[in-house]
Amino acid sequence: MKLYIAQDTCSRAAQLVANELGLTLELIHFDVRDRTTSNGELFTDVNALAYVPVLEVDNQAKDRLTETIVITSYMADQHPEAGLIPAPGTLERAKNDQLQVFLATEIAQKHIPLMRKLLTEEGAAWTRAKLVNAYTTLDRRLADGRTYLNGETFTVADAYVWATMWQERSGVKIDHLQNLMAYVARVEARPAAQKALKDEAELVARHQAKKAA
Ligand SMILES: N[C@@H](CCC(=O)N[C@@H](CS)C(=O)NCC(=O)O)C(=O)O
Repeated sequence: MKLYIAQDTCSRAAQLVANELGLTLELIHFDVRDRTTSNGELFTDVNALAYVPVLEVDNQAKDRLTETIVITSYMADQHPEAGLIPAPGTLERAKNDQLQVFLATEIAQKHIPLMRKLLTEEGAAWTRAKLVNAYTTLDRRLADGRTYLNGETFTVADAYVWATMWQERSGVKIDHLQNLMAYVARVEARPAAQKALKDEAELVARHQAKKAA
């Protein structure tokens, strides 16, 4: 399968899940600044909305999936034995999906206009407060000493939180949320997360070198 990624974006969630599953992916880098891709494709031909991640699956039609939570859930569902996601149709799965939609709408997408400095002062203050509230709910969930958001087992939701910790770029003050901070460090220490960071850095460097040549 092919995964289109960008540097320090939500595509890290898909990389982390793939690594946890031991999948071998061909990674393609999309440079959000100059809009080039590391394999020369026009990215809007890959995804008309020009968003990463995009997963191209290995079927004959080479179908492409977009939306971070769809991609991570799809990969995890293909390998139920790994336990990265509750079984479809169960209440546990509904709760997992509820959490993932919350992460997409209340965290990931709230960061973006802040990072791009698109908001008025009032809008930025409102959005930062929303983010602090959202992160505080995660911190409270972790306050019972659980290792990951859904208990002792790492799941797709943990990959998404880790991939979207953009608080410094957004000017969101959450250092006081110690359960959350310790948890994110635990996720980052996983070999699959370290591999995601390394693979991303190497691919970005190769893409930049190719452009400079
Ligand atoms: N709804 C999509 C949105 C994905 C998204 O916002 N991707 C960002 C990176 S996190 C992106 O590709 N931005 C392109 C750009 O900044 O030009 C999803 O949840 O996956």
